[in-house]
Amino acid sequence: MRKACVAAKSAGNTLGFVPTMGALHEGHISLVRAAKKQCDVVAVSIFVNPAQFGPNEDLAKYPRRLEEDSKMLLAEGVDLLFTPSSEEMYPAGATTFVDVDGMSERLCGKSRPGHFRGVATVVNKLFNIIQPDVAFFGQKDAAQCAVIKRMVRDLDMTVKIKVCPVVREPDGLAMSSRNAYLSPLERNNALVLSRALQEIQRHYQNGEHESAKLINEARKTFATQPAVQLEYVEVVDAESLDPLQTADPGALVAIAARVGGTRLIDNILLN
Ligand code: PAJ
Repeated sequence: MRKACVAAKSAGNTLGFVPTMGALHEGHISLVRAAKKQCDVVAVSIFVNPAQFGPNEDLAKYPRRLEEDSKMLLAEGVDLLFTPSSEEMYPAGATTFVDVDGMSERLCGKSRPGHFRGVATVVNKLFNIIQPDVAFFGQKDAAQCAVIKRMVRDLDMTVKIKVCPVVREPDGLAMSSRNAYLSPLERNNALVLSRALQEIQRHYQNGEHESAKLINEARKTFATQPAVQLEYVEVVDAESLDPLQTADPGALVAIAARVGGTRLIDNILLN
C-alpha cells in the first residue's frame, strides 16, 4: 500500500483518502465521490479496528462484506483499496496510542472509554501508511471529526481534513452500517433520533437558545418512544466538544440512543 501510494503521488497527483470499516452505504460513497471530485487518485481503507471497540461491544458481529464493498468501490472508480488484517495493523507488542486528552472523554467517549483513543491511533497509522493530501470524514460522526482535526493540528500533520454532510434515508434516518442490525419495527422506532434533532432545530429557530431547554425538548420527543433508550443528548461546541450553556449558530447537538441491542448516533449543527 505504501509503495502504491508513493507511486501515485510521485506522478504529481493529489491523493485523497477515505478510511472506513466497510459494510459500505451511501454515506461512505458520498465521501468517495467528494474525494474523486477533489483528488486525482483515491484510496479507501476497510478495516474493522479492534482498538476502537469496547470489550462488550459489537466487534465480532460487525458486518463484514468485503466482496460487495470492493465491487461498489470499483464502480466508483476508486484507485486503491487497503484491507489490512488486525495482525498487520497491531503486531504483538504494539503499545503506542494517540490520546486526544479532554476530547476523548466527550460524547460517545464517556460511554465508550478508549473508543476515540482507538480511532485516533488507527487513523494516525493509516495516515502514516497512505500519506494522503486530503482525508474525508463524515459529519455523521461529529465527535470523531473534532478529535481527528485536533490530532492533526496538535501533531503537525500535513493532511487536510474534509468533513462531508450526513447522508440520510428518505425518512430521515442517518445511514449507518449498524442499521443492518435493526428489525423493521426497530428501524421505524429509530426515527425518533432524527425527529428529536429536527424538533431541537425548530425550537432553536423559534428563538430558544438555552441548551437545557433544547435538551429538554429532545427528552420529551424520546418520551413518546419508550422502546428507544436515550443515552445522551448534548449541545456542545463543534470544535472543542465543550458543553454550551447557550447554543450559538454552528453549535453541535449530538444524540446517542439504544434501539433494542443497537446503539445509534445522530447529530445536527444548529442554524
Ligand atoms: P465507519 O463507521 O465505516 O465510517 C467511515 C466514514 O464514513 C466516517 O468518516 C463516517 O463519519 C462516514 N459516514 C458514516 N455514515 C455516514 C453518513 N450517513 N453520512 C455521511 N458520512 C457517513 O468512522 C469509522 O468507520 C471509523 O471510526 C474509522 C474512521 C474508519 C476509523 O476506524
